[in-house]
Amino acid sequence: MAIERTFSIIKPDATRRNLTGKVNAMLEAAGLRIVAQKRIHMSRAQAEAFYGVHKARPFFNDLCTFMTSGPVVVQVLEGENAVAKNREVMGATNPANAAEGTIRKVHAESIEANSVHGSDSPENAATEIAYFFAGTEIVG
Ligand code: IDP
Ligand code: MG
Repeated sequence: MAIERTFSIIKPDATRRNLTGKVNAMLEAAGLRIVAQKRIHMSRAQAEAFYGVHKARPFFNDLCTFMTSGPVVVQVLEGENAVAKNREVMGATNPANAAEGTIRKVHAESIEANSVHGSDSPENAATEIAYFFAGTEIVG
C-alpha cells in the first residue's frame, strides 16, 4: 500500500474542550503523520461548500451552524492507507456506535458534535485538501 494523504478536521466541540492535542496524539499513535495544519474559524459559506454533498439532508443547516460555532483545526494526515486508517481511528459517525478506543467513542458529544472529520475516499481527500491548503503548505 502506497503512502496516502487524507484530510482531517478537529471540530468545534473538541477545540472548545481543549482536546486538540489528545485527538492528534490518537492520530499519531495510529501511525498517521500531520503534514499540514492550521486553526481557522470557518465561514458559513466555507462550511456550506465543504458539506455540499449533504445539502439535501435534514441535518445540513444545523451541521453548518455547528461547524461555524467555534474554531476548527484543519489538517492533512499522511501514512500508509491513510484514508481508511483515519476512518478507523475516528470511529463510527454516531459515538454510540463507535468502537472502544476510537476518537469518537472517547471524545464525541453526539452524532453531530462528533469531534473529528475524515475524508471517506482518496478522491474526496484530494478535493478536501485542495479546498483548505496550498501545495506549499503541505510539508511531508
Ligand atoms: P462522517 O463524518 O462519519 O463521514 P457523514 O455522514 O459524512 O459522517 O456526516 C457528516 C457529519 O454530519 C457528521 O460527522 C456529523 O457531524 C453530521 N451528521 C451526520 N449524520 C447526522 C445526523 O443524523 N444528525 C446530526 N448530524 C449528523
Ligand atoms: Mg463523511
